[in-house]
Amino acid sequence: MAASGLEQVTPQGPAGVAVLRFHESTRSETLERLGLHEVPLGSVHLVRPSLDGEVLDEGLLVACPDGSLELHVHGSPALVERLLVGGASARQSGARLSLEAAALARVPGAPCSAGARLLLDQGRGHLRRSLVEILDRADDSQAKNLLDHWRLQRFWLKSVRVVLVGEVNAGKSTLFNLMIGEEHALISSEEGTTRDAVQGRGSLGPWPVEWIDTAGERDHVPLAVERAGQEQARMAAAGADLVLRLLPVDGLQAKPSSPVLGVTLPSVPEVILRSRGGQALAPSSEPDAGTALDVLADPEGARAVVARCVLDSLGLPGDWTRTSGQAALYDESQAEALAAFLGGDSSPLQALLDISD
Ligand SMILES: Nc1nc2c(ncn2[C@@H]2O[C@H](COP(=O)(O)OP(=O)(O)OP(=O)(O)O)[C@@H](O)[C@H]2O)c(=O)[nH]1
Ligand SMILES: [Mg+2]
Repeated sequence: MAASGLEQVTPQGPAGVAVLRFHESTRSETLERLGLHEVPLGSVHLVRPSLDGEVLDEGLLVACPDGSLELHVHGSPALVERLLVGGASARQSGARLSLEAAALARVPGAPCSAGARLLLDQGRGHLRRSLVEILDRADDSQAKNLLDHWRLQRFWLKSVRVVLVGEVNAGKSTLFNLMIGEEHALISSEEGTTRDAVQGRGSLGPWPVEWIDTAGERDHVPLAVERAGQEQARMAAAGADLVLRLLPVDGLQAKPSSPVLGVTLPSVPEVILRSRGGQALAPSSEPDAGTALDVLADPEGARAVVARCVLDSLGLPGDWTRTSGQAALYDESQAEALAAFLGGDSSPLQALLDISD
């Protein structure tokens, strides 16, 4: 039972409504703590549960015909967590979900089925068992193995984010539409067609990818709206896993690689692809070397080149699978705890395991 005297009946994770059931033995104390009162059997009341004088939500108090009492609230995980912890929000109180509960809470947000399966496995306790073994046996190789896989598997839990940049008319939107498989972004021979950063989802082999098309760069930006678009592009690129710069072979302004919109982003790798070209295809770090993508004449060839370029740049294999029922990390903090363990400090790992259901 949770410390709050409430137990979640609906599945964990974001949802429209969450149902919390009162534990019979502490029912009246829990009601009092939430500023609520008993309601007649079989009735439903609109209530505003509060903790420490702060109203948390508007919900329904349901006295079920079988005698049990339920609180139905909006299904925001933060709200539910706060009610279950029974006091300040988990973050405020320092309380955290267990490894299992936190994994299950993330399942609805997984960007692909492989990620959802990985989380479900950890919800069943595979990660906990592996971390206990690592601690008990001081098993460095098992720790290293989990960390190696984390480098890849984190992209099942958070899509690979690729931002397309380049001068106006470089063919960014044309390539974007190809990679997401639908005509989402507007394409035109007029310069400066894309004004906002546009997002779309696709996949490369087993990896979910979030593509972001951006407003084209040009030396003189006449309109405020274009400046705003370029600012969006800069922000998108700063949060990217990879920036793909298109450099048109036939562009009047074709020039060597420049930092994204004049700003150097040291932590984000940037790869240059020649665009709007002839038939042969090759990614290149040398703007003048290689031949260009021709998305219009050879979409499949262009797609294959871009896929290879993105996967190779990030060191992702094109055919990665995992056996179900295996331990896997699913959060950066777990990777940090294992790295600390390998560095001789096991306390962060111990802290992860100390939180139980
Ligand atoms: N031949 C050829 N033309 C292309 C290719 N890709 C794009 N184009 C053409 O180039 C023009 C500009 O394409 P867009 O995709 O709109 O270019 P953009 O980089 O998004 O342009 P802005 O949004 O203005 O920055 C259009 O007329 C496209 O049809 C290509 O691979 N080959
Ligand atoms: Mg465009």
